[in-house]
Amino acid sequence: MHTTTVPVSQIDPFDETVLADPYPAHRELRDLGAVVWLERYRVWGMARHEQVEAALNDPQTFCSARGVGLSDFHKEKPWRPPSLLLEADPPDHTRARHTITQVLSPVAVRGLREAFTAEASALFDRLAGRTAIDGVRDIAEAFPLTVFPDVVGLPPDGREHLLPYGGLVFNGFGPRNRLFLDALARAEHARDWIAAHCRRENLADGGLGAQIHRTAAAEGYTAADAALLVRSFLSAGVDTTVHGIGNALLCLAENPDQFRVLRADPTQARKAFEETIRYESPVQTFFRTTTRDVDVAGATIPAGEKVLLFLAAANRDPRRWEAADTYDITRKASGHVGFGFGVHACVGQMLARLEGEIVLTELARRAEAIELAGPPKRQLSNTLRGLDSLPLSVAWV
Ligand code: HEM
Ligand code: OVM
Repeated sequence: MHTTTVPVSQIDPFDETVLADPYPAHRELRDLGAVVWLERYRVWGMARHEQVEAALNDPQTFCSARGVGLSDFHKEKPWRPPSLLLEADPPDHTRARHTITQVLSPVAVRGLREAFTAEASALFDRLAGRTAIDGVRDIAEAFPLTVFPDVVGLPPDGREHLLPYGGLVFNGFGPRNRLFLDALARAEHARDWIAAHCRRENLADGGLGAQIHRTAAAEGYTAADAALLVRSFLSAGVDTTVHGIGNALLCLAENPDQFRVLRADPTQARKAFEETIRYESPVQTFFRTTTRDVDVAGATIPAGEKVLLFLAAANRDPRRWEAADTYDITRKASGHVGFGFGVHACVGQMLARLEGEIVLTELARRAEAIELAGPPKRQLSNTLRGLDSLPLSVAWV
């Protein structure tokens, strides 16, 4: 078999300058080749849509059980017990996934629309009259931090631990750099609260958390493993949607023509959220580990190697998208890998879309225009792309 030489890149995807504006690095990586060698971490990288999607679609070869971060669980002890969903392979993964899918069924998610709409309406009632708002604190954080814990069945007290914990989880997929260490320090108290609130006795009857416990028990899981399944929700369910909504507000503020399209037809809100996930993907990257020597576009990646999948780069690959770097809510954004692809594709994507759709619908109904009122502040993370603050001035209807 003929094996081509793999291009080498010195790019550090976890460098703070790169994280602040990853798109030039993404283009360089895509253009270097279908697969590249990232010298800084001695891992492989893929940034084109075709190869990212193919790797996500081949979990036998590109496995998750050795961790979906930089650290190889065969070589280093994970900082927390592995997720039964994210950090598992079939057939173990299949069983856990089946359990969670029952709880997050399309019918169950559809049933949340009314309550979410009421909450969005109440939130905008409180904001109306205030011209100057912070899009992150007042909308992107406020909405998910109410509806998600309510739906899971978490008590009102302690919800402030959710974001610091998610921050730790998502920084934990990267190297042990300053971002990770800062996140670890900030989440010091969050970790015990999260562990406690994965337990059945701290989750309200009728909530998704209690349902996970019930379904998991019926599937033969121990109470400890059921708690780990709840932990997946508390890890992945908040920061992702906060950043998705925050990124949407930034995109709409920076593209007034697109806000006018949405304003003229608020039923476009779901499409606007989808295009945001493509254009400013909240989850930028995930790793896999190869289980065998594998040929990728003529290059051979040996077994037991870490491969960094650049989801966000795939979502702007000009080989796949027309005007890839243009935010266009009318485009067909489906086919993006911002929610992943294949067996691990985001199990919460219907819930995430519902949150995004409802917030943007309500915004489109109530705001004539939104404008940046100052420089947005980025929140740097080894995995997530999002904002710390977004000063907006809103012309309410
Ligand atoms: C998986 C993104 C919201 C729970 C994933 C994956 C991505 C992703 C890219 C694939 C991971 C992989 O292939 O290794 C997002 C984004 C969200 C979002 C961008 C919001 C805009 C949510 C919500 C929940 C959730 C609201 C919880 C209700 C999960 C879980 C997994 C997952 C448990 C692991 C699934 C598995 O491994 O089978 N998500 N997510 N996510 N997501 Fe989401
Ligand atoms: C989990 C988990 C944690 C972080 C992210 C995620 C995006 C899942 O614990 O299962 O999916």
